[in-house]
Amino acid sequence: MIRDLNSKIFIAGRGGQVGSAIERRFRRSGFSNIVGLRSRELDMRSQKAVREYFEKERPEYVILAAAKVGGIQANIESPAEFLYDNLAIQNNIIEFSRQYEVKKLLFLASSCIYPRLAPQPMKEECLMSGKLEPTNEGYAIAKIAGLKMCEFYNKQYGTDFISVMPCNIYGYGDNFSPIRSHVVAALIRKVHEAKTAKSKTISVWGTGNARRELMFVDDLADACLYLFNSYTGNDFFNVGTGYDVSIRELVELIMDVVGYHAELKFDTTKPDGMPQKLMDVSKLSSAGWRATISLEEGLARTYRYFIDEVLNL
Ligand code: GFB
Repeated sequence: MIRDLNSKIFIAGRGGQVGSAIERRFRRSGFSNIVGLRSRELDMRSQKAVREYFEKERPEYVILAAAKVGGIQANIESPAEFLYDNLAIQNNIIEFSRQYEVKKLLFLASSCIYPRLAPQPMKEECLMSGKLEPTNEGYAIAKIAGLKMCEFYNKQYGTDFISVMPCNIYGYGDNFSPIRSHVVAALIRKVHEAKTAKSKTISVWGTGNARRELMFVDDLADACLYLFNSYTGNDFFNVGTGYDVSIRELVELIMDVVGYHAELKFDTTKPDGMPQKLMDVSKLSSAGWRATISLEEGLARTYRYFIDEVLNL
C-alpha cells in the first residue's frame, strides 16, 4: 500500500492508452506526484537516456506500461521491432528501477504470452506449456522475458516487482488506424465509415469465429491500482472480464452501438490469429477484484471517444 500520496510515481508509457488510463486512476485516488515523458521526449530503448532519467527523477514507484503495441497485422509486419523494442524498453526500466532502489514496480504483460492451443479459459499455470501463436510471437516472447525478469529480480535482488497479464484492451486513447490497430478500434472505424458512406457491406478480417476477451482500459487501470496497493510476491495475475465474444458477435455489437447495420463480408485471406483467447480470472477474483464495465458500455464510450476526440466532429 502506498501511504504517501506525494510519493513520486513514474509511469513509463504515460502518454499511451494504458499509461494515461493508469495516470487518471491514480490521480483520482489522490496521487499527485506522477512523472513520465512521451516516447518522442524519452527513448526508453536507450540505456543512456533511461539511466539519465532515473538519475534526474529518482522515482519511488514505477508502472511499466511503455511498449510497442499494435493489432494482428502490425505484429505480423514488424516482428523484429515488437521483440527488440519491447525487450529494450523493459530491460532498461526494470534494471534501472533496481539500481535506483524503486520500492515497487508493476509490469504490464499480455494474454498473448499463453500457448496458442492452451486449454480455455487459460490459467496462469499454462505459461510456457506449448507453442506460441505465430502472429504475435515476437511480442509474446518479450512479455514473457519481462515477467520472468521481475520474478528473477525479486528472487536474486529482493525487489518488489509484480506483473499483470491483461486480456485484449480497448477504449480511450486507442489507435484507430485502419491497418495496424487492434480489432475493436478497427471495427469501430469500419462501421462508422460504412455508415457515413451508406455502404451495403462491411469487410471483416478472418472467419469471424476467433474469440477474444475484451476489457475497457479504465477497468485495467483500476485493477493495476488494486494490485499495486495489495499484492507483493512472485505470482502474476490474469486481468480480464472472464468472458469472451466471437469477432462476429463483436462486430454485431459495434453495429448496434454505431446505429448502422450492413452485410458482413469475412475476408478469409486475413488471419484469425489465436482461435480463442479467454483467461481464467479466478485468482484475481479471489484476491478481491472484478471488472465492472460491460462490453456494451465500453463500446459505447469508445465510439463517443472516436467521434469526439479522434474525428473531432
Ligand atoms: O486485436 P487484434 O488485432 O489482435 O484482433 P489479436 C485480431 C482478431 O480480430 C483476428 C479479427 O481474429 C482478426 O481476424 N479482425 C477482424 C480484425 N477484422 C479486423 C480488423 O479490421 N482489424 C484487426 N486488427 N483485426 C493481439 C496481438 O492479437 O492481441 C497483440 O497482436 C496483443 O500483440 C493483443 O497481444 C492482446 O487479439 O489477434
